[in-house]
Amino acid sequence: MIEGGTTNPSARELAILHELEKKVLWLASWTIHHANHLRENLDGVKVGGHQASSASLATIMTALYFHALRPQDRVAVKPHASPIYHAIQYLFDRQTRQKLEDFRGYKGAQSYPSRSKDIDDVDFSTGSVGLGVAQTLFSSLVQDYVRAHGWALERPEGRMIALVGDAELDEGNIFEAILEGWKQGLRNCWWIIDYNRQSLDAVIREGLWARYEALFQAFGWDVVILKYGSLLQQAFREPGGERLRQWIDNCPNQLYSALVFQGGAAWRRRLLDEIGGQGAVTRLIEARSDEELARLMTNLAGHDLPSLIEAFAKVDHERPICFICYTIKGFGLPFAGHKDNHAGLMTPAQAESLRAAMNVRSGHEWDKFEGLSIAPAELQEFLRRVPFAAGTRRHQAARIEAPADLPVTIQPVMSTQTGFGALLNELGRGKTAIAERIVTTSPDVTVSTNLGAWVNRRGLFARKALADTFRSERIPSTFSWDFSPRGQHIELGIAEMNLFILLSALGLSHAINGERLIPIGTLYDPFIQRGLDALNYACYQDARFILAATPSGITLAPEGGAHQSIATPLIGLAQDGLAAFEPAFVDELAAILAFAFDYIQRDAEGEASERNWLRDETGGSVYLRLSTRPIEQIKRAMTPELRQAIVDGAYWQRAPGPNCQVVVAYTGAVVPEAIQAVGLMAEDRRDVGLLAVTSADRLNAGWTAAQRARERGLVHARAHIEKLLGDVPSHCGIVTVIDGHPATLAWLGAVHGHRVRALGVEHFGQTGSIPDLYRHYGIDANAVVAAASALTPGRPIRHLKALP
Ligand SMILES: Cc1ncc(C[n+]2csc(CCOP(=O)(O)OP(=O)(O)O)c2C)c(N)n1
Ligand SMILES: [Mg+2]
Repeated sequence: MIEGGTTNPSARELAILHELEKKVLWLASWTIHHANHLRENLDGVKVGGHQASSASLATIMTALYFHALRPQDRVAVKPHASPIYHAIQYLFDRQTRQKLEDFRGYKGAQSYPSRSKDIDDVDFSTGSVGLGVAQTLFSSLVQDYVRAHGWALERPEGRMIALVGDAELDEGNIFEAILEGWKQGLRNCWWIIDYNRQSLDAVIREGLWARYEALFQAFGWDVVILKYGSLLQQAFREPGGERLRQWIDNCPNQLYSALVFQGGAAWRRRLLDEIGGQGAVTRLIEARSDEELARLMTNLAGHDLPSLIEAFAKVDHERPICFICYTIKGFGLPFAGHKDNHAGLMTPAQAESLRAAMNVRSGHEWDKFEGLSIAPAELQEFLRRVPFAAGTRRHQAARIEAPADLPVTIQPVMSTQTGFGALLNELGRGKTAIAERIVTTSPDVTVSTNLGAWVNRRGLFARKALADTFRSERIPSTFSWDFSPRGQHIELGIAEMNLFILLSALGLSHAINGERLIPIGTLYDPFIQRGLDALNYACYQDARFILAATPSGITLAPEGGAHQSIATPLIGLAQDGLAAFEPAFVDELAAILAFAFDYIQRDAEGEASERNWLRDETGGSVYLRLSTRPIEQIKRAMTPELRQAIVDGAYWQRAPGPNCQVVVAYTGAVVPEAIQAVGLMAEDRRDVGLLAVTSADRLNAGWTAAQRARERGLVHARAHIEKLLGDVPSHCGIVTVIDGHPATLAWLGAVHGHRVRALGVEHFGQTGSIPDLYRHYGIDANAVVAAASALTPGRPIRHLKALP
């Protein structure tokens, strides 16, 4: 096993690390400078936010990547430290000069490290502050889950490490994660706080470190405060040193930052002014030149390699650790410490003086070892032996075979939510490969989203077994709540951000742990919005999972107005990396779930299929919008054609005749209203068609892709929806209806130019029974008939007035 970080480096190795630290800062600074001043910059927009932010982490990242990390460790890098990250990978030959030159440009290295878009082995995508931090915590729990199930035991355990901005800690999702981590017995997780006491806008509050310390300790974390570098520690041992330490400890953040910016002479003036009366301190100060004094006063531990290396090497336990590292934003750069430096960029003149200080010749800016005092061969050899750079870091895992058909007993009347519970219950019975790999999770809505039967069969996960006392006391209860290391359900507290970040971590297990999991998360549909950014990031890093959201829409009537969801179908339509489905019937759900088990495991490159114009081989995650409304089920055989059409997004429940005047296109739980309306119209409108839309998202995506294909010359490209609507006469009107925002289906008219009236829900919060609410919002049969009547020529539809 390769060990990193546990041994202290030799003096020579330390000298090399110092050189690499300089090189990393230079390359990162040059990358940003190049993007701003040298590359042809067509949009004229400057790259802000990186230079100063990156610099504050240069030393910490040097200590980690070139010394302390091991290949099995995984790191979430603070978004604005991306140039430092790319520079380090460039030194490891995992990043190209071209991509650095194109930093933030088309297909260049990304502004914020991106797991899916960067080429240089990014572990976790960051950018939306707070999310990457929490992802490390959940990844650590997932690693424990995998090992507890007897998988990946041949591999060493990794540490999950986050490089955290101090202002990043304002994000609430971090605190939600800390609490959950405590409940779950978090281990092997390091959070390294870049305590530069600056945010984007300003200098942060005094004394925050003490709040962090108390907070992390309260949740069982070890807290290591790294404040003074080795130069300062030496100075404190000199006569007068203690006084200097007191002065620093009492110095407000703002003043410290200002003095850092002003430099040596300002430090001298201030120090002599405030504590110079005492002889020993004066001698300590006077013994140093301005430059030496500035170096001393900015020698915080976060910029002191020996202190950092020692602190990382000293860790001898697996409890979570928070390192609070004092740093200076912009350290080593001309605007170090200035409160406005977040978007600070070097001027060409400043870049020139940095170049001079770094001994970099013009034209040699990208040379790896340019200007360093150690021979390139020795540096190269050192890099070759860096523990972190050895070994495979991205794993692969074989696909788990997914059954084409999922058994389920369909009751005559059933909701999709009940169907979902029944499908999982059936899966839970068997010993299939897929059932072994399923891991379910829910933020305190396990029972109310119908996962109870599955959990009864497979148990809850915890590293330490815990029996259900109600059961051991023989008190009757529907649910057994036994925790064990073999359990397959991770119960979360009520925090939807945690749900999505956990799904993200579970959904990357194949790549991070080399062991594939089939994650299924459940929550109430409206609360997708509560965790939406985390969901977006989970998809962005290509994590794979199934989301079952239920109940949904106003159809959850008995739950009241506050839990209604309107926008979620549009989220399903728009979210990249997430295929959204809203089945009406349980046999549809069974077909979709079987597809989902396979789809979430696919990762092939490939062109769109000629059938549906979707790039299905690339796979993605799946969102199922389900409902609690009991619906009369159709008795029918599931043919391969029907199964395919359901997965592609739509099929004719009643095909339109040649003279069709009206088509009703529905999605989800409003199917009884759609069917009723078609029946009512039968006498007054000819050949009415009924289109079942199981996935507006996939229909829409296929349609867009087919149009693009035609524009590129593939004249025969036809999307699934284009084929379905191809024979519908042009005078025919389409009434669409969904318990969600009407825009979800309104685009159907644009496919072949049919007129459309799109019914749906646009307002929020009215309470009532399902009939009350459907009438109120205009998605009942009456509303469908009225819309059809207004949209299509012909005599008034008789039944219209007969309805309430
Ligand atoms: C969710 C989110 N909100 C806002 C931003 C914009 N933003 C980028 S960095 C930053 C603050 C940076 O402060 P800190 O985390 O202390 O890092 P530093 O710049 O000091 O290195 C903000 C507000 C963001 N990236 N993500
Ligand atoms: Mg900061």
